[in-house]
Amino acid sequence: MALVADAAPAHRRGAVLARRLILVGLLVLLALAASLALLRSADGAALPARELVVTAQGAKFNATNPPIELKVGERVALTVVNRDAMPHDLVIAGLGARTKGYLQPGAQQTLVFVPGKPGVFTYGCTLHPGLMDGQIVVRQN
Ligand SMILES: [Cu+2]
Repeated sequence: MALVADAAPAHRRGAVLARRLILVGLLVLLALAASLALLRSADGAALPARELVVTAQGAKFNATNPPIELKVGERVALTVVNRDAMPHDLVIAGLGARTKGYLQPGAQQTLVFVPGKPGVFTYGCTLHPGLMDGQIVVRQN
């Protein structure tokens, strides 16, 4: 009674094993397809290598407008979240990255860009000049 599996005829065990192998194969293929889909964004570009979030609240980004360190050539997905009751945007001067228009309260937007050169750049909100300014430090690898 304890060895029910062994009691099955050999050809039947083989069929069960084959079905299991096919199932495992299908699962592997599905996982591969899913990962390939994830590696491509809507525009066919590679998946962002680095995901960052800055949250606007109290007319500051991440409470203190902290410096953000990036590397030349790395793909960055920077999500800007607006938790304020007023609109904000985010512009990175010199790196060609900016939100499309203003983010209304509760809205968020992800900027995808690749820093092309080392240096110190300024990010900020065009609606609140001086209040929400911080630095982006881009280092060569
Ligand atoms: Cu602002």
